[in-house]
Amino acid sequence: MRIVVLTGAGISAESGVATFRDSDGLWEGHDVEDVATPEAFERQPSVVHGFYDDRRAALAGVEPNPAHRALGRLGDVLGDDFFLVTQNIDDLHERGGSAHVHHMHGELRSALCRGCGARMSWTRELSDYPPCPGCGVSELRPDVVWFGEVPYGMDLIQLQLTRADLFVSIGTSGAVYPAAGFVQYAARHGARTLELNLMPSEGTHFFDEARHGRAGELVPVWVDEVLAGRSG
Ligand code: BV8
Repeated sequence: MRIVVLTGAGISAESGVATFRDSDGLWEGHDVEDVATPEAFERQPSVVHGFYDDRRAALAGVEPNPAHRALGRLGDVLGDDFFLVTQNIDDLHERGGSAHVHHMHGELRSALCRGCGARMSWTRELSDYPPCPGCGVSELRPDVVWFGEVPYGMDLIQLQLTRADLFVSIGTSGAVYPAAGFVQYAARHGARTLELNLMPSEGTHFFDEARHGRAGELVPVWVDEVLAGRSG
């Protein structure tokens, strides 16, 4: 059985990583247009660098939770029949044991050079405008997909969605496209669909089944069901 899992900020909430739209969400104190758009970066690069430098530094203080670890176990068993695509830019899936993670919105631990286009592993700040190790130009930006930019690997994601027997959405509000449209695309290609989220998402009515609660509890239970062959 081929399974595609999409995750959002809600899967990292119990690890202490702020979500975007819950009451204490990241966007408070920062209007989206202030930090997550190319225009914002052109207008005030230091504010945007500061926002991402803080989040990159915060990664050292958080740990994967049982939901990340359960998906790591599932991937170990299913191998190529499992595709994990995340909207998250943290590294908790990798640290939770997932070997292949598709970061459609980029990653905090990566930098993108606006000079030569290189993407490179990056763990420290960018707000001191370090030179690109490749071309030497000091034009590095966070390697994240901002509003108005094209998510990474859409062709691969769409191929995986057409082949899925089951599409599971975990910890996302269904507010941001194209990720929010994956459930309809998968269903149109014959997949069963399941939502695991703290509360009904904006697209909850598109799902065959929805279970509401904390990912740290729901995801291990669901993974155990799949591994026991009882249900998908
Ligand atoms: C694109 C960057 C073209 C890095 C992010 C009008 C209508 C429709 C669409 C548009 C429109 N105008 C513009 C658009 C397009 C736009 C868009 O969707 N805008 C929205 C606001 C309307 N999208 C884009 O611009 C995208 N690009 O469309 O290009 C294209 C398209 C297809 C093919 C080719 C070209 C680019 C979008 C990427 C933007 N960058 N992040 C960063 O700073 O992180 S988006 C940002 O929001 C994050 O990536 C995050 O992942 C994403 C979605 O948020 P969620 O992950 O869902 O988090 P949220 O807080 O919202 O929800 C958390 C959920 O978890 C909640 O439901 C909560 O209940 C639940 N939860 C909480 N705790 C728990 C829990 N669940 C379980 N357990 C818990 N403990």
